[in-house]
Amino acid sequence: MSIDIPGIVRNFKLEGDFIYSEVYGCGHINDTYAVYFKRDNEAPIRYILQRINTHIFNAKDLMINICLVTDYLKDKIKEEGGDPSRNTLTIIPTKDGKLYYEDKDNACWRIYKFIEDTITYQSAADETVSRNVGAAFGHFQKQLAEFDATKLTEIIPDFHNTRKRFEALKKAIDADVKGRVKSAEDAISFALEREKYCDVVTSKLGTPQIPYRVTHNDTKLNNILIDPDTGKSVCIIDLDTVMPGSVLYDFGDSNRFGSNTAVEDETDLSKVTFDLGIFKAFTEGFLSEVGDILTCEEKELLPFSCILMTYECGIRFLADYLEGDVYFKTTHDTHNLERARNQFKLIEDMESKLEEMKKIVK
Ligand code: ADP
Ligand code: GN1
Ligand code: MG
Repeated sequence: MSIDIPGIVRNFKLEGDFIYSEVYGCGHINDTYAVYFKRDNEAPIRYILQRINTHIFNAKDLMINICLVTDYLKDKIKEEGGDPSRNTLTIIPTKDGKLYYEDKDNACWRIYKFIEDTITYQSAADETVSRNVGAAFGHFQKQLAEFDATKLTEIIPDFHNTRKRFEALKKAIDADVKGRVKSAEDAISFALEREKYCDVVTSKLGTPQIPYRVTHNDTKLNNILIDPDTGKSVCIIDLDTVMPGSVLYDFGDSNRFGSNTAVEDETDLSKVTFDLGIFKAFTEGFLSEVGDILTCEEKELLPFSCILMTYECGIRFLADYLEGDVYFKTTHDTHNLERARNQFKLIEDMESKLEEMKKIVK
């Protein structure tokens, strides 16, 4: 089915006339486009257009969450002397003042201001960038420390409940709807052998040791826009999963992706290693912002959280492979299996480096 992009963008309050659009970015969840507009006597302008993945999200609740969070962040950014139009997302409303547009096929579309002159990384960057990214995610945590989380819908319940992810994997193995279990035996054994990881964080979440905090929950390195000249963070994007959670989710997930020396779907597993220098830099940046607000238990679990989040992501990729690629975007049949194997190789490397990681955090 061809998509009528000019017809869709016509419904939004935008400057200029539509010229063209292109598929954009490397996200696994929403369909993202850059849409270009021409303006009289001015350079063309582009916006980010996204078809919200409504298999995963309730578009209305999602956009209300994002509006609440970005309004709050814009005030904080102003107080800090930052630029609210670049340091967080700006939703462009529809002509009738709505946060998204629903087309005749019930597809839901949103538009953000395009944050120009930035880059994203798909695997470990250098130590300077890693330190800055750590500080930015720590700062994000601090900015939202006073935000009233009861206003937010828990947009994906149990998003980081590793035990439930594990049970979902077991169900997918038993059902074997696509007959793929045989081809994934190595990865399945790896995942099942590490069941002990499942409850380490969730069993204490909500206690004074591991309190609920408002967290981003999807802190991969391509969800942060970086200034290519200074290596500093410009904007944390992909606010779809901002919800109450543990700070360990954000720290662990960021290192899962950002301290991996290879891209997430690299199939040459000899290239997949956990870079301790990058991890150290990230940790320095992160703790420079939140070192004084974290509990002892949280600090102690920072190194393990990297293993946990990689484990959880690996079992999600694996379950999706077994279920026939119904959740993550894939380009070929074995893509999710390759991603799972990549995450599991990274876990092996982190397991062998855990003592060093603990020393670094200390
Ligand atoms: P997904 O949920 O599918 O991961 P994202 O919201 O992360 O989608 O967007 C996908 C990619 O699009 C990002 O990794 C980034 O490269 C780019 N992107 C998203 N929003 C913006 C923005 N406001 N300005 C510039 N680039 C953006
Ligand atoms: C998805 O949306 P994106 O591509 O930034 C996923 C994350 C996974 C990640 C793995 C809402 O992130 O949870 O860790 O892929 N987001 C959602 O790369 O499920
Ligand atoms: Mg993303």
